[in-house]
Amino acid sequence: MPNIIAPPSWRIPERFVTPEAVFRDRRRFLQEMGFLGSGLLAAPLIGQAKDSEPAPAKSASPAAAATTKAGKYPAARNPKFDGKGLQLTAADVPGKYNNFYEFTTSKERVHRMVDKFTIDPWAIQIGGLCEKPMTLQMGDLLSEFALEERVYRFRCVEAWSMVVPWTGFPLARLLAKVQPKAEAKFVKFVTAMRPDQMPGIERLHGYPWPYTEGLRIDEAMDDLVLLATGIYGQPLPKQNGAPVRLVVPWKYGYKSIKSIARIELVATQPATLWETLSAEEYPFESNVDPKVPHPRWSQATERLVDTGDRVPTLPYNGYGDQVAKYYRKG
Ligand SMILES: Nc1nc2c(c(=O)[nH]1)N[C@H]1C(S)=C(S)[C@@H](COP(=O)(O)O)O[C@H]1N2
Ligand SMILES: [Mo]
Repeated sequence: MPNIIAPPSWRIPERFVTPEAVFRDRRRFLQEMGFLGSGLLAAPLIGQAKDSEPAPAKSASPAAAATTKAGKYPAARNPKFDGKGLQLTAADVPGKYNNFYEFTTSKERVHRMVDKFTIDPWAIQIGGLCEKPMTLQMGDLLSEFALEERVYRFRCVEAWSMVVPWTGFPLARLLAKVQPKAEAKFVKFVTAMRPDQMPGIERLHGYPWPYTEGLRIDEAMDDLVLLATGIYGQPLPKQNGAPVRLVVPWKYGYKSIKSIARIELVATQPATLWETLSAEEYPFESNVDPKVPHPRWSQATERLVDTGDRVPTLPYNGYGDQVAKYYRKG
């Protein structure tokens, strides 16, 4: 068994959590993580229910066919989120440094693992506690909702961060279209589940796939929450969550779920992948807070992914003026 040398705290990735609920013992955990033996597991998928994905349009209309609609980019920047005072992350970095565990836990390798992943055609199913459940083809989604660009800070729980221009539209507009019922208290989001195209799913076969996230409905309705379809004035690269992902800038990055296949309005707090693995380390709420350390590292500062500079972390990642109201007690 090789020695395990602790990397600097900022390099401890989510995968070093010991998800008690999933892994029976430390040996098996280490094996899964590739620390024992050859590191390569030939284990089959265990007890994995393949989550259903909505059917993409068979004979796609011209509108529905082009999932990315390149002609829509770049979209006009919203002056309210023009990034004034922020230094944009170098454009070539966010496409080469990713967390997307369905492919690999190695951030530098995600972009080289996504070739087989098909994103066209693509459909999103929106259902649950709403008056008008629907399945939207990606092309129709892009026709229906006006795209805009917004510069946001983005902070991963692993204490790295970036500042990027997203293209997209507020999730609230899509929710308004399906008309949530009064009983809907949370919104659940589910990533496409394609073990044949996503090699990381089998490697981490104990994880509660598909990747699932959630927000309270008041949070989800906030204007800051984007459904993003682009970055740097281009359609999203697959490694960044094409064709559509969530962006919740005041919460740790794991809430910003990629490659969404399903959105569901629900009455109770949904189980999310990271909270299921370790509620103590990756709680449902996950607001960026420099004063609350992760159980294994400080959250007081963050490392900019392009320059490597270390800068202070801000409460709510700098969006407190807009969102602190959701968390005031009493
Ligand atoms: N489906 C899915 N969504 C995901 C993840 C993932 O592994 N799978 N990782 C999350 C984490 S931890 C982060 S920090 C961001 C990273 O987004 P980026 O690669 O575009 O920077 O995606 C989030 N969304
Ligand atoms: Mo993250």
